[in-house]
Amino acid sequence: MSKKIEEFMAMVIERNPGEPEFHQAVREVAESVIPFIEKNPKYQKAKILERMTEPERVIMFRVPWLDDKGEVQINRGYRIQMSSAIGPYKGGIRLHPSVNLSILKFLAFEQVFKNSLTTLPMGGAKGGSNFDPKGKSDNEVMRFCQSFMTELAKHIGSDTDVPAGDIGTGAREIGYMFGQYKRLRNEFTGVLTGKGLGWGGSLIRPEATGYGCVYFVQEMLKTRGESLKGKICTVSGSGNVAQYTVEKLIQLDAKPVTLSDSNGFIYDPKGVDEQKLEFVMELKNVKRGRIKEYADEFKCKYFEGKFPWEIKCDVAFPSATQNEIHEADAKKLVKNGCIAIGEGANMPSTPEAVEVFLDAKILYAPGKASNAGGVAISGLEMSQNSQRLSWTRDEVDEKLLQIMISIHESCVKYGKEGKYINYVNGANIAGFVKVANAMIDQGLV
Ligand code: NDP
Ligand code: 2IT
Repeated sequence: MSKKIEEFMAMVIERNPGEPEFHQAVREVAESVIPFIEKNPKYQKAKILERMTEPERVIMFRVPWLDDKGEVQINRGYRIQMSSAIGPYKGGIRLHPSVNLSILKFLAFEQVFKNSLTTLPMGGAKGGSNFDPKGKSDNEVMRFCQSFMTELAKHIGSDTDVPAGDIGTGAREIGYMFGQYKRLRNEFTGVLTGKGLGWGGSLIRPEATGYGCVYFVQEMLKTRGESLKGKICTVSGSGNVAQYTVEKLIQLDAKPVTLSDSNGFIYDPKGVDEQKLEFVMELKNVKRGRIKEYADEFKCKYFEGKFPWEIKCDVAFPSATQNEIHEADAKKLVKNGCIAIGEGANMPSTPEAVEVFLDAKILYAPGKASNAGGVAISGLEMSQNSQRLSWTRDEVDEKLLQIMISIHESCVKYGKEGKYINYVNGANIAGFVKVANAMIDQGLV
């Protein structure tokens, strides 16, 4: 079996040289899915996995804009349209200096499986730019977003491809992009999700990724007769996903004790409470300051240049970025008694770290299952836009909970190994089957 996987990976690496994150994401799926394909030869004959690893379309473009000094700036824009087998392309836009083809292809590939797991009809895509919104004025961000959308508008549409937020793309950026799309097309449609509540957005979309991740962990804990009540939780990041992970943890009487940004992390052993979280939201979403200011305000420890995995916890919620948990961190977490990992970020654990979690048989939720709540509520935002209706907060939150329960059930169905649930295999195989069957039904596409 491992020979088949190695042959397949050699082919992927040859076709996509210099794209380590993409190789990493594909390998993780291949290790789960190739043994399954062996038992289901129709997928082999149709070369489904080979087709899935070749994007349907890759768009790369120049994004010129003027900064506040009147100087010309040039960034690179991307949209990877990976799969439209089960619905219009769907996935976020990342604005971060590290963005490159490899990172966006890994994210688009993950998105195909994640969107399939949500039970909703959405294909997979990802886009972005190496633009860094940090330190830019609102006007500079607006001019960048307008230029970015001027090209992107040619390739997206409410029935074609529906982008949304991701790292560096929040409510402000979605607003500027939506405004520009509307001017170019003279159409008010659901072409983006994560919109403002007054102009087509859905209640609970901002909360959805974080809340959904906590709901998923709750389901995992139930399989061992546990709950989140009283659990000490470490959280990384302090952006959209981290903020609402912490909010839900507080509501469920768990104790979140860390938050981070790209400069370092804070450790607050008394726990982040509602008032402190309000401070974080103001700091990050309005003032756009650094997390260190939390430590100054609430007199707790700040660790420069580090992630919070050395802090003893029951449950860890990596919610910043890819490959933020390395093998040594994973070993530390397990040694310190951590019983569950809920990935809010996409691919935050390196392959070696994942192996440590699986070997230790702790509850490990891969991002494509546990962070699917965000895109799921994006899907519901699309439904509401099509109906020209908006649902209540409780209605959407209840649907989010049911979707996360259903994703958990799919993982159990395909990932059960005796008493142990391998959520990696479960998520990969369950996500694969729906897309693969659609591809077979639709012929050679
Ligand atoms: P935000 O931009 O709102 O927040 C990102 C946070 O992570 C910030 O605190 C940021 O710190 C930190 N961070 C980003 N890159 C790095 C890095 N290289 N090293 C250390 N810290 C870093 O993004 P989101 O909260 O939306 O996204 C977080 C993760 O969740 C990403 O992996 C994203 O793909 C994933 N995700 C997001 C969804 C969504 O709906 N938004 C849905 C599903 C997954 P700083 O501000 O200093 O850069
Ligand atoms: O990684 C993700 O799932 C997202 N950034 C959200 C995508 C979306 O279309 O809502």
